[in-house]
This record gives sequence, C-alpha cells and structure tokens, in this order.
Amino acid sequence: MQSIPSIHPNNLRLFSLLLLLFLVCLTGNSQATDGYNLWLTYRPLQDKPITDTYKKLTEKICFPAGGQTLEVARDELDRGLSGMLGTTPSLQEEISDNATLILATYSRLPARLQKKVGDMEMAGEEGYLLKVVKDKERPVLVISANTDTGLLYGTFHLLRLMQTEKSLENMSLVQTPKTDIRVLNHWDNLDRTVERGYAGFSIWNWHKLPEYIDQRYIDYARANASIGINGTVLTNVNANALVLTPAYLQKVKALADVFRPYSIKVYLTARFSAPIETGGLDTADPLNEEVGAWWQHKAAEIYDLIPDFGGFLVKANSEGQPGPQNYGRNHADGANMLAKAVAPHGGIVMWRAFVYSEHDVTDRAMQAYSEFVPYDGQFADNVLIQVKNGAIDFQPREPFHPMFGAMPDTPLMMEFQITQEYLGFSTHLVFLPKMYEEVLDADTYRDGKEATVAKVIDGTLTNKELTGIAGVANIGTDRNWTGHPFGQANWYGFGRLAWNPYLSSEEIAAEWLQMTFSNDEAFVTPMTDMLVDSRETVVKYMTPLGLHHIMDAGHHYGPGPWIKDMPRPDWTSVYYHKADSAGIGFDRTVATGSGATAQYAPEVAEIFNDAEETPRELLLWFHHLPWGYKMENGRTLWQNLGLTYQEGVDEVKEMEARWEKMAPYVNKQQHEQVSMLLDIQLKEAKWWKNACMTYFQQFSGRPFPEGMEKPEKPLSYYQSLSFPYAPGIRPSWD
Ligand code: GCW
Repeated sequence: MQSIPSIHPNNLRLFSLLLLLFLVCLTGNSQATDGYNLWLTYRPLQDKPITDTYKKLTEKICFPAGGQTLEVARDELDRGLSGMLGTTPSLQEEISDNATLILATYSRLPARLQKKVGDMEMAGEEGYLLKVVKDKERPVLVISANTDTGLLYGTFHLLRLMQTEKSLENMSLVQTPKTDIRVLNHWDNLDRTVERGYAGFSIWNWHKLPEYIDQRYIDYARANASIGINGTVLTNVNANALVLTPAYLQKVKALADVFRPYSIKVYLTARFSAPIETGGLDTADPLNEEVGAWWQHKAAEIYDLIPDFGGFLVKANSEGQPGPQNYGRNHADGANMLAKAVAPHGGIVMWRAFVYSEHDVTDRAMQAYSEFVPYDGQFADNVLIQVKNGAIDFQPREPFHPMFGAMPDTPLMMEFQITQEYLGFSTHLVFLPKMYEEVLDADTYRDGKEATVAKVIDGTLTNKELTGIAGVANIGTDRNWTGHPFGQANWYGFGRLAWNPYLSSEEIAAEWLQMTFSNDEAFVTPMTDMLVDSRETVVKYMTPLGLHHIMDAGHHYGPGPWIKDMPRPDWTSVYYHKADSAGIGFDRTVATGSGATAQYAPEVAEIFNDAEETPRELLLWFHHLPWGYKMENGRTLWQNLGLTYQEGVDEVKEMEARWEKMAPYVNKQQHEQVSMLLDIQLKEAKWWKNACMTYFQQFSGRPFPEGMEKPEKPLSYYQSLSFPYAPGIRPSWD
C-alpha cells in the first residue's frame, strides 16, 4: 500500500493557517461574537467598491512614530486595517512623495503639505483634521493635529469612517471636542462590588494591582479613546478613604500608566473625612489649617506618583457622606479647600450637587438649587459643580435640573447615568442618548435668551474655561462589559455626546449599530428606529405622564408605588405620586404646590405652572390632577395612564418582533442573548403596568380603561414580591 507522503511540519502549520483563514472568511466574522470587542469589531468590509477605495487609500501609509500615544495609534490603525481590509499595512516613518495616506502632527508635515492642510488653530489641543489634498498631482488623505492626542482621536475617526463604510471622497473636516473634561464615574467599591452596577464586578482588580495588568484595562482605554473620553474616576462617590493611602496609590498609578498613552487621566473620589480616617487628625473642617495642609500634602503625594492625575470627585453632605456642613461650613468652603490642594499640580475638583437633606421638609426637587445657587461665583476656578440631569435622581424622565439655568458664574458639568439603575438594569434595551439629547437640547432661558443645557455645559454661554460632562459607568467584568449587548451603545453614545453635545441620537445609534453589527441598510434603519424609540417605551411602561420615583425600595428593581415606610419621606414612592381619591401627581406649581417651578426662568416656569401648557410627559411631575381630568385626546387622566402603560408593553412586543427579523445580520450568540433579554423586558413591562395600575386603582376607584390588558394578579401578589439579592446594591444597604 502506497505510504502517505509525510507533510513537513512547516507546511502543516501553513495549511492549517490557510484553512483557519478560509473558515474565518466563510463566517464573515473572525471577531469574538460575545461582545468583548465592543464597537471596535473591525469586521471584514462587505461593500466591494468602498473596500477597493480604502485598499487604494492605504497602499502607502506614512505615520511617523514617536512616543506612547503615537505607538498606540499606530497599533490601532494596524489592527483596524488588518481586520477590515485583510491587509497588513506597512506604516512607514518618513513622509514620502508617493504617500496615499499621511497621519502626522502638523509640525511633522512637510511645508508644502502644511500649506495645503491650512490653519490647524481650530483643532486646538485635542482636535484633528481629516482632509484629502492634491499632492504631486495625486489625492492624499492627510490626518493631522497639533498634538499626539489629536492624532490618536483622528486615527479612531478614520477607522470609524471605514467601519461604517463612509466615502472619503473630498473629505475635509476639523473636529474639536466641545467639552474639556469627558469622564466616566465608576461607582466601583474597593471590594469590587459596583454600586448600581449590573454587568458583574468592578474591572479594577485591586488585589493583583499594581503588578498584574489585565488586558481589559488596555481594551477599556482603547474603547474610551475611540470616543474621546479623556478621564476616568476609578472609585465610588460613596467614597472609601483607603484608596488615598500609599498602598492603593501604587495600584492607582499602575492604572494611570496604562491609560496615559490613550490620553485618559485618572481621578479619584475624595472622602471628605479622609484626614480623620487615614490621617490621624481629629477634624476634617475645611477651614482648619491642619486639614488644608493634609490635603495639600496628600495631593503632592499623589502627583509625585501620577503627574497627570486629574483631581478629585466629591460627594459631600449627601446621603450620609461627610462634608463641610459637618463643621458648619458650606460647599464652597469644602470644594475650595480641595481645589487649593490640587491647583498647583493642574488638578481639578468636581463637586457634586446631588444633595438633599433629611432635615429639610421642602420639596426634594428644590434642595440642590437652594443649597448651591447662593454660592454662585464663589467656587475656585478649578472647581466644576457636577449636576445630575434632573433634580431628583436619574429617573426615566425628569425636567432639566433648574440649576442649569441659575448659576452663570459657576462652571456646571453634567452628570448622566449610563448604568440603568432606574431603567431596567442590564436587562432592558434602552438607548439612553435619546434621553441625554432631550436634556441637552432643553432651553433654560438663562438670562432670558436661548440657552440650552448643552450651551451651559460646553461654556458657550459663560467665559468660564473649564467645561465637563460625566457619565456613571455601566461597565463590569461581564464578557460584553455592559451585561446587555445594547448597553454598549449607551457607553458609546455618552462618549460621542461628551465630545459633541449637539450630535443627534439617531446618528449615534446608526454609527454604533454599523460598527458593532452590520452596515446593511435592512438592519441599520429598523434598528436605529428601535433604539431611538426605546427610551420613550421604557418611560411609558414605568413612569408615564410625569410619574417618577415609584420603583421598589433599596435595590430599585421593579415597581413599588406602594412604598411608604422608609427612614425619610423622600425615599418613599407615595411622596412623589401623592395618589389619593382626588387624583395623582406632585403639585410643584407656585400657586398651590411646592413652588419648585419658581426655580426655573420665568419663560419656563410659566409653562410648568399651567397644567394645560405643561408637556404631557411631565404633567404629573408638576401637577396633582383629578383622575377624571380631561386631556386633549378626550380621554381622562386615568384612561390615559392605563393606555400609556399598555402602549409601553405593546412597544416591547414590537421590539421583539423586529429583533427576530434581524437574525441574518447578527451573530447567533448575541442574537439569542438579546432575544432572551427582550423576553424578560416584556415580562417586566407587564409587571410595571399591572402593579402600578392595580395599586392606583385603589384610589381612582375606576375600571381599567378599554384597551388595557387586565392585570392577572391581585395587588397583594405584586406587593408580596421580594428580591433581597437584586444586583447593584449590597444587602446591608437595604
Ligand atoms: O441614585 C442614587 C443611588 C445611589 C447613589 C446616589 C448618588 C452612589 O441610589 O446608589 O450613590 O444616587 O448619586 O450619589
């Protein structure tokens, strides 16, 4: 029998590599399909003409190296082009005459190209330019910037254009970020639990740091740099002073060293009582000299280890956290003392305005404004006041926080929540950029003129240098980082809006869908609509018509409109809906209610004071109205409440049906994940409708409206449900 010719091991290896490559191309997706690669999937491009154009464009790439940031930018370009084009690009150092693509800071461009590129002033410190110019009679795409950081962002922008198969024909754009400080707030504890986190544990493995650098840290930095996020607050605002001690600062340094090439600064939360807890002092009074000196020494210690440390984020005198008021001092005293400590090192203080006091019986929605507005203009230049989008607490919908229209002499930065504490955890598909857009576009009428919230936070309205926007992260150790595959879209969208608060949520949705799943129009168009509609859907089945804060207590999982016995009234639900036999809603008008509307500019207050003028979706935020109140569609308030809940449920059914049709465009594993999550979302949407309408029916005494599916269970069933281990909160907090 003829012996089988033996194959030389090298040929065997080559053969198996070719076979693997063939199989990969067959599946069309060599990437992990578990979501780990986020939106940086760099899938092989499908559109032939576009692919050919890109191949031509990348025939001769000139990308001078030098420094860590250009190194990671070159690596990313290499990774992206290899994945999308299947070519291993050669990135040559010198800029030659036959270049097709040039990536270089302005100072490294030859004079002839500097002239063609034009003035880079507009790009500033972090911006960049993408421009096709004619050089030696040939088109050359030039990506340039004033700094390596700008070039890094320009590289990611090119890759995004390619991933979304955009034409680069006659490309000419200059991009600069609209805000300076673009950070993620991680409510991560040192024991690796994440407060209000629903994607596993904290990705910071404090136990193994500083020596062990998890690949996740690098991929985290890449993902953030790709959307222009330039800062990360590693620790929870319910702060632990331990993170400021030497052993932990070494760990923090290790993370800062990983993030630095990606132009991401590290910040820490500063527990106001740290001088007592770790410094041996007997006070943390900000006007006490010893305390001020302690913080200056601490800042110097940190900056010795981390020269580009961003600064501190502080939650003070809020929900039991220590602060200046413990010593009869005010927020400006506290913030300015910390600001003085970091100022010599170029650091900043982000001081949160999320305050409400158990001693203050006024409407909780009014308390932050009352506490901070009197100090307008009294904060140091390196202090930013970090204000939640609404005056209560990251609800599915809130009117914009009145502070945004009331502190012209203080830099206010936005705090959005990306983690879905009140929006279905990592189980419900809710595209949050739609909500962020609604808030940013709201007109505060500050100084009586068109003054959107976006203009307040990006500095357009004030001569204030410092501007910022923060998002409470939804990131954890789950393989896909955010628990729900679509949670990634909220991280992505937050970053894109932080860079440019004027972007549309539709544009962001389409971009993310194309980068993550498919460029096929048959997928992108219907899924963009689904994402953009998903936020209104969750409002409809959780808190329709302006209802708010009616979730279950503690973990905030599921409905709890009956919650009434809590350590303080404004931690209950009845405090907010005020349902009684007469009607429902929180009267915040000046004439008959709490007067919270007076904290808005007159042009805004006039609308909110009038039930007829108030937008339907905020009706019960500002008014207590009779169950039989006739609304513009001819139905009563009670009928509209029930039918809006039903609409929300029906819209989730539609989401499920639409998602089923998307199977051809999404890998099997993630398609199944989202299908299962949508099943839960539908179940929970029904739960919200049934529990809330059954509870409210006790007061309205009216039959459920025609068209609303009747609840299957009695109220007692919904009230009996208990979830002691719902994620995101330690049982001890209950
Ligand atoms: O929404 C509430 C959360 C708390 C959080 C607090 C805050 C970090 O329930 O878990 O604490 O807001 O924003 O400080």
